Amino acid sequence: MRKETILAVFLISFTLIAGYFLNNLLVQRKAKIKIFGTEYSPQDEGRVFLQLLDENFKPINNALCLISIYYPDKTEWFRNVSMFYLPGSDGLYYFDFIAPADEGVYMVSAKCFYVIEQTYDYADSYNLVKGIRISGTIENTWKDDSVYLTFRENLLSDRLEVQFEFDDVRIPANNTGMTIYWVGRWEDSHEYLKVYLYDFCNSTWLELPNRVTTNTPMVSNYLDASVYNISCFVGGGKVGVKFEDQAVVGTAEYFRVDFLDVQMHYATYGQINNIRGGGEIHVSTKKFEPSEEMPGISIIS
Ligand SMILES: [Ca+2]
Ligand SMILES: [Ca+2]
Ligand SMILES: [Ca+2]
Repeated sequence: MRKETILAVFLISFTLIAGYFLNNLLVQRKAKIKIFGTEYSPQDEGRVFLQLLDENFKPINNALCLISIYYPDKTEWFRNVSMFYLPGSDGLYYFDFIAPADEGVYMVSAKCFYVIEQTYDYADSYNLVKGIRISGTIENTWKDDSVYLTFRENLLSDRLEVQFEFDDVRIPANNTGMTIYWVGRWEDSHEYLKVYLYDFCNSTWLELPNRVTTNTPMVSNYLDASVYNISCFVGGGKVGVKFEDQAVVGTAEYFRVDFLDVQMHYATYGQINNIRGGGEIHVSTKKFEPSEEMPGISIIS
C-alpha cells in the first residue's frame, strides 16, 4: 500500500428527488447528480464514491450501485462493477482503483437500484491448479482486512490458476442478480488475471468482463438475472469462481486475495427504483487542486 500517496477522492453525489406516482399517473420524477472531481497521478490510489439519498435527503443503504469506467480513449475499463456499500454509512457506496498510466479524462457512469438486499457467501475451499501457495488460508478471504491468502505464479511455467468453491449458496426469492466481489492485489503489471464463474448448465467456465490487474485492488462482476440464468451458476448449492493468468509474460508474480464473496441480490418490494448519473476521473502527471468550479454536472434519468 502506498501510504505516502494522498488518497484522493472522487465524489459522485447523488441527490435524488424521487418521482412518485399519484393515481397511477407519473406526476413528477426528478433526479439530480452532482459530480466533484479530483486529479490523480498515475499509480495514485483512487476512490469513486457516491451518496445515495432519497427525496427527503434520507440515505438509502439498501441499494445496488453499478459503475462503468472508460479509459481516455473511450474503451471500457470496467463494465457494471458493483460498488461496495460502506457499512454503517449514510448511503455511501465506493469503488477503489489505482490510477492507470493513461493520462486524460475517464468517463464514469453510475446507476443505482433500490431497495435491493443481499445474501453473502464466502469461499469454503480452493483448488490451486497452477502456481504455488505462499501464505494464508481460505479464512483469510472472508474479511476485507489486509490479511491475505497469497499465491504466486509457478516459477518455471509462469502460470497461475486457482478455483474457489462456495458451498450452500441459495438463490433468494425475487433474485435480481448476483455479484462476485474480489479485493486484493495482483503484482504482474505485464499481464492480468481473468475471472470466471462456473456454468453448471453448460459445464463450462464463463469468463466475466472485469479482470484483475495491477490497477485493480478491487474487482466485481455483476450478473443481471434478466440477462443470465442465475440458477446455472449454482449447482447443488455450489458456486465456482476461477482466477487464471493471461499468459507467460513478465515474471512469476504474486496474487493476494484479501476478500472474496458471492452476493445474491433480491428485491424486497415490488417496485425497484433506479437512478443514473455520470462523472469523470482525471489522471495527469501534473496534479492541481480540485476547485468547486471544476466539476461537470450531468445526467438525469
Ligand atoms: Ca503468467
Ligand atoms: Ca507473470
Ligand atoms: Ca482478508
